[in-house]
This record gives sequence, structure tokens and C-alpha cells, in this order.
Amino acid sequence: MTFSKQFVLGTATASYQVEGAVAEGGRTPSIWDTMCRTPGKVLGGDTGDVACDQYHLFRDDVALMADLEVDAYRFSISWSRVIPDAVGPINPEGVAYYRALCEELHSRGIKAVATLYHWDLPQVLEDRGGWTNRETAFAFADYARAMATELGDVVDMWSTLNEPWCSSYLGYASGVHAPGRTDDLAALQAVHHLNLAHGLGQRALREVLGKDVPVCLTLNLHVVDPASDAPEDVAAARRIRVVGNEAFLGPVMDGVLPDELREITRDITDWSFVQDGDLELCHQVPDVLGINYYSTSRARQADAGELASSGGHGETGASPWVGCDDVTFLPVEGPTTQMGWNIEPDGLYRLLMEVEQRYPGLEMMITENGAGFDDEVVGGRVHDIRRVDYLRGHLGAVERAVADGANVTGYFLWSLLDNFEWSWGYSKTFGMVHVDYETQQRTPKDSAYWYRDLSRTRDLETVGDAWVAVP
Ligand code: GBH
Repeated sequence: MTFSKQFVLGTATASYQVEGAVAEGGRTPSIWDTMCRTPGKVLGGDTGDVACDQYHLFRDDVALMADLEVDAYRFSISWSRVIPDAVGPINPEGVAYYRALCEELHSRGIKAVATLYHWDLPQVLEDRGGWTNRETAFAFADYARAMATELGDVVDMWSTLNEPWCSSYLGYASGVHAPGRTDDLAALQAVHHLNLAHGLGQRALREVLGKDVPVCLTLNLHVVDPASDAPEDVAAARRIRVVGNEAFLGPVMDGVLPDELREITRDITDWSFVQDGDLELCHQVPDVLGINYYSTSRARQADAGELASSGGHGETGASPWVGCDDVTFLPVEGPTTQMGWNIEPDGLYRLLMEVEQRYPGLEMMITENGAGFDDEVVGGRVHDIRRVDYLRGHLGAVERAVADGANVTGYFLWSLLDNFEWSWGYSKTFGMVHVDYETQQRTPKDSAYWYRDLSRTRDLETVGDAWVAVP
């Protein structure tokens, strides 16, 4: 057997990507509602207004997950649905929705994993500076405390933030994500205030819940290798790792603001936004480190005029890599996904082993892994063989890391459903279940049946091709 019965084989989504019902049940706009209404920011002018309509269809989606025999559902809570003014009184109708979702999951034997922040900041907070304003971190902690109080009895694992790298650098430096700003100082302030939000948020969760309910922080740690052994390429890759990974690991895991970060971003001279005592507040090692992994990259010293852009629809010309104007990435080689990301399961293995070596025994979960491919429904089936291959390869990497001593206890496939892929709108399809946006019809792809069979057998070697024939 590859994975024990205790190993969590789950699946994931996020509020703005699947819920829809953006103006129902007392919800107020988030920065993504605003982004979607800003011309040119989202491909095709798509919005999350309806998305997968999970707000109305959650019982069906839970039944579907039960059929697919998933162990856990990682969803996120829309802050502006549960606290419409972002600070202040809760909205009982919003809270009731998440309670009903969790209860439905439990009635089917599925664990509920709730992320507090998957990028949909209440717009009222952005109007006061968003993540550049340290008050946002304190507001987040109050929100975390309120959710723990309201939903503490029905949530099996909490997660504070999803990928603060994206919230800060894509939101405030390259501007391809909401709020769409392009200001390096703002991005570093956002990094710091997100770290602070995690620290304060985790403390607030613990105050209410004690030590019994695990708390997770999800990072998208970048697996970036130097393009060559040349010292300048090695240094280039290091700079990306510092800005991408150390900026979060340092404060949260080690309680330090890395000197290297200040050196790399030396154009930013005013760090007064990091106040005395802040690093102690950020320093909250989560019970579980959540890792979202999709691909790897190779960095080299850039020639003049080259830019380390991350691509994305609505490209602004500004890079997310603050302070790294002298770094660029090699073009991707070999097969890629719909996003143009390379497919390298070994990167996941190496990442898990690296984290294990650095923080021995730390519990880790893969909180996201998956791939977008162009899928086609033919006669009620989607033969997404490339996704099956992708999943097989990456779960194999997890298996190897576990065998070599990494304490990985779970894996969440991104995503349950095709959904709103941020600046790419509905053009990218990561689901193991296909969604027809006209009818909201769900059609499990072959990968969903494959994943179900893995959940049943727990054995990566023998999970066979039966899924091709048996729906
Ligand atoms: C996740 O983000 C999100 O959590 C999820 O909401 C989303 O739907 C899903 O992935 C699929 O995109 O900047 O050159 O280093 C993943 C975002 C993907 C950002 C890989 C960094 C590397 C490109 N990350 N990306 S680069």
C-alpha cells in the first residue's frame, strides 16, 4: 500500500473561484469583485458572479465528493460574506452557509478544512490600504477569532492564509491579481502584514480552540534552480528563493526578517512598517505546513532590459519579483500544462525533502497540486489522461518523500471543479470534475475516477486502468 488509511486524500477549492452568489446572503464585494469589473484585468471579462454556483449547489457537490470517496474538502471562507463590514458584527446568514457546508461534509464522512483567506479581501479594507495597512492584519485576527467561535465545532483543520506570495507580489507588485497595484514598497508591506496576519490569526485560533484543532499555513514555495553552475546564476536563483520563500519562512518559522531580503530589495530603504516586536508576532509555527506545488523554474542572471515577469493575463509589465530586475527565467522545456507551467514531479520530492531537512519532523500537507489541461466531454466522459499522468507522477513523488522520512500526512487535489481561474477567467480548467457553465452540470473526468480508486485501494502501483471503463 502506498498511502495508509490515515493519509488524507482530499480535494480543494476557494470561495471566489466556486461560490458565486456574490450579492446574496448579505455578502459585500471583495477586491476580486472589483478586479473583475476593471476592464482588461480578467480574460474575456469573466467574473465570479455565478462561478460554479456552489453556494446553492453545495449539497450536490458534497454528494459528488462522497461518490468520489474523498477524505477531506479544503474550501475557503469569504470574509465579506461572514463579516460584511470586514470588522464588526458577523452576518449570521453567511456563517450559516459554512456551518451547513461543514455539517453536510460530516454527514458524508468528509473532513472540513477551512482556509480563512484565499485572496478575496473585503473591498472596504482595500479602500483603507488593504494589505499595505497593518490594521488589516489585526482585522484578520478578529475575523479568525470570530470564525473559530462560530465554527470551531465543525471545522477539522484551519488554515490562515493561502499563498501570501500571490496576495502580496501578484496583488501589489505585478498587479495581475487584485487589487492590481504595481508598487514594490506596497508589495513588501503586504508581505509583512500578511506574515503578521498569520501570526496574529494563529494565536486567535488557538485562544478559542486550544491545541486540539490543527492550524495550517499554506505557502507556494518556489522550487527554482540556477540555470547553470555559474556563480551569477546560482546567486540569481537564490534571490528568487529569498524573495519568494524566505520572505515568509523567515518571519513565520524562524522569527527573523532575512538580511538577504533587505539587501535584494535595497531600493526600499524605509522599513519602518516593521515595528518593534512584530517578528515575535509573526513567529507562529503552524501545526501543519501546507504546500501548494505546481511546477519548477530555472533562473539566471539577466541581461539589461530583461524582466522576470510571471506572465498571466493582464500583464502590466511590472514584475512580481521585487528587487530581482537582474534575474530572468529560462523558457520552459518539455511538456507543459494549459498554464504553460512545466511538469516536474521530482520538484515536489525535492521540495518536501528540503523542508524536512530544514524543519525535521514538521508535519506537511500538499494543500494543492493539480493541472489545467484542455478537456473535452465526449459522450458524457472526459478522458483526461494527461491529468491522470500528472497526478500519478506527483503522488509518486509524495510517496517517495514519505518513504525517505518526510512527514507528509495529506494531499489535496486542485481542484474538485473547473472554476474561476483568477485573471484567466474560465479559460483554464483544473477540475477533476468538468463544469458546464450554462447548465452547471458536473461531469467527473477520468482523473476523478482514478483518484477515487486510489482513495479506495491506497495503492499507487495497482490503481489501474479500471477507471477508464467503469464510470
Ligand atoms: C494556486 O495558485 C491557487 O491557490 C489557486 O487558487 C489557483 O486556482 C491554482 O493555484 C491554479 O493556478 O511566478 O514564474 O514563479 C498557484 C499560483 C502558480 C503562482 C505557479 C506562482 C509560478 C510562476 N502559483 N506560479 S512564477
